[in-house]
Amino acid sequence: MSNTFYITTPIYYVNAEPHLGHAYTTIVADVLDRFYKLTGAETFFLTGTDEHGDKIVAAAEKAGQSPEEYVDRISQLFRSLWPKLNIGNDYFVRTTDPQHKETVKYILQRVKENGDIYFSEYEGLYCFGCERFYTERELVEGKCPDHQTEPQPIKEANYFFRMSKYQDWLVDYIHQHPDFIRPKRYRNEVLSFLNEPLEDLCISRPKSRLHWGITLPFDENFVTYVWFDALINYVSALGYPDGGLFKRFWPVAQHIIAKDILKPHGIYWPCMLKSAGIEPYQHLNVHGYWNVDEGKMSKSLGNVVRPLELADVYGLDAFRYFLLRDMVFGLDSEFNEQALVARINADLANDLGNLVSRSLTMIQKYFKGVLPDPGVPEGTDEAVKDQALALIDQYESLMKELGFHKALMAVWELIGGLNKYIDTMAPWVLAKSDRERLATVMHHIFEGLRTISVLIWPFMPESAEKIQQQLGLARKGSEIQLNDLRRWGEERPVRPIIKAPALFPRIESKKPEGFPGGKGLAKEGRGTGETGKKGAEKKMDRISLEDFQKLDLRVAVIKEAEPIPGSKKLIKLTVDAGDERTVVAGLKGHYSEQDLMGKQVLLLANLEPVKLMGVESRGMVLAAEDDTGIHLIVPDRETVPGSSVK
Ligand code: ME8
Repeated sequence: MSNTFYITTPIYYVNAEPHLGHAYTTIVADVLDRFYKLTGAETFFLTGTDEHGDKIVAAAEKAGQSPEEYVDRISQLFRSLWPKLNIGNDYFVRTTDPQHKETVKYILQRVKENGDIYFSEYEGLYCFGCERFYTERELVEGKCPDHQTEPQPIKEANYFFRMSKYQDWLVDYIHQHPDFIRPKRYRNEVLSFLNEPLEDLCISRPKSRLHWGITLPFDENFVTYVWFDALINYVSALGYPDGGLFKRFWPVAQHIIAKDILKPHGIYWPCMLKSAGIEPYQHLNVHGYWNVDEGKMSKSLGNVVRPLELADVYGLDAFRYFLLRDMVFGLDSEFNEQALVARINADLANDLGNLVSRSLTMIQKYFKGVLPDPGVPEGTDEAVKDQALALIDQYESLMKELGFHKALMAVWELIGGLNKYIDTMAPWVLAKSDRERLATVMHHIFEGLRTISVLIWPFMPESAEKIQQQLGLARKGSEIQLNDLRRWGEERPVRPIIKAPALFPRIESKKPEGFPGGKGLAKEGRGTGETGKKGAEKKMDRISLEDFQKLDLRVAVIKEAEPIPGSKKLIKLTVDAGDERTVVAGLKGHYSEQDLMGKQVLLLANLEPVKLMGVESRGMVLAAEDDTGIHLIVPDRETVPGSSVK
């Protein structure tokens, strides 16, 4: 089979603006699409909007617009959001598109000709929110489980789809294709629905009650039920029945949805396809809910999380990373802004950001930005290579199984491995003693970084491409594929390797007021809010200006930084503060020795000298501490060492 991949998201209702949940599904689709590009596949990525039905008419009325004006406006909100989240869908389908309407009519006609549509009077309990009939069994304490309202009894003549006819076929199909619906919990859920007799599906609404829909091709007094209309988008967008896209991509179709719409996708849709003579999709991938304040997001609760606001505050790639790293695909997750900040600081600013910055600094410093030859690798170097190569296979299979958080954890193991390799090899020592070993080590670090840049690309395309640019690579993004990574050492930079500003600045736990999502740091007075308050409440002794002037505060530059044997916290610094002196600072675990070298700092120079762990300390380096760690106070621009602070 040709190497192709087709991914779809649900087409979202235009009765509400896009929120975190929509963003998550669509980012997952984008991550998968980019991953398959890395495997060399030709991909097609579809998203869009669902624009017919009662709900939409009600929302349009509320907004004081005609349905046409209203759907154009909200659909555009979705369409223009996706590029801002770096989502690269190939097509955006709307159920009001003429091509879609034609395909719906074509399929209805085929299903009818197949004897699977009949007309009948039906009396039942109808939920206007869901736009469907409910059976007594499906209700919870007499109410619709989604809307918590009592459905209304209505009697109507309608068209029905003979879904019951396909029940046995579907059960067999799911048993024969264990991965058809995944993860397993949702496959089991569908099978358990199918334990009960499947009822036929009412697929029309009389125009006397609802006009806003696709007219049935065989009875102009009726419009098509929204689900029968909406599901067809997945094939209408490919130009079914004749389009070349349909032939190429339908056999490898994968849908992504959340658990709320499992039944239409897991039951109605395969039965509709079967009846229309179309092969079923390949996989239905089902994820859980993002909850906020331990419940579903809803406009009325005022806890809707807007994706663009988060991306604006924290950075788009950090936001994308967090969503994919924090949610186990298939399970629910609680959205928590504090967890987002913690992840950015730990995984991105510390682990990945530091690795990139220290590695590039060293290649630049020791080899003027030109990648050295690998020389003769030793066991420790080979171990880094083996870890990176094994990771590529592991990553590939985890991504294919939707184990995004595990794939990221595996990549972070390599990041950790490389940081450790640097600490153990201490290139700054090799720089003085063994240039050949230094070359081998720096070469392996470069290759490790190249691997990481490719594997994080589906998740964080912008940052990955920045790293690739800094590494001086000729190709970027999907131009470098997984198979290229398997050829270790083959791709050399075509430009000098450069060091650029930090990829992921640390986020101080201060954030804009009134951020949607309720649990904001500012609201709960945690983070700097709390630290600040503590500071304000602390009884401070006042000092006179004269006292302040006794402090000899100076700018100093760190010339050397060395660990102090046996100390868990202290680092010995040799600084130029107009004079050369040693200062002991409790920075271990917050900064590496390598990071400290060359840094400008503020020094309290006239502190009584003390001996700490046997090392004389003449002064104190100034730093601030909050609950994310210790941060050096540094001059805003390069300042002559020894300059006094006033
Ligand atoms: O159901 N957590 O559209 P919809 C995670 N038009 N994902 C969420 C979420 C949350 N809290 N809230 C929404 C429809 N989603 C139909 C679909 S398809 C032929 C027709 C995401 O606007 C998730 O993907 O209600 C969910 O399945 C979808 O939005 C529902 O979108």
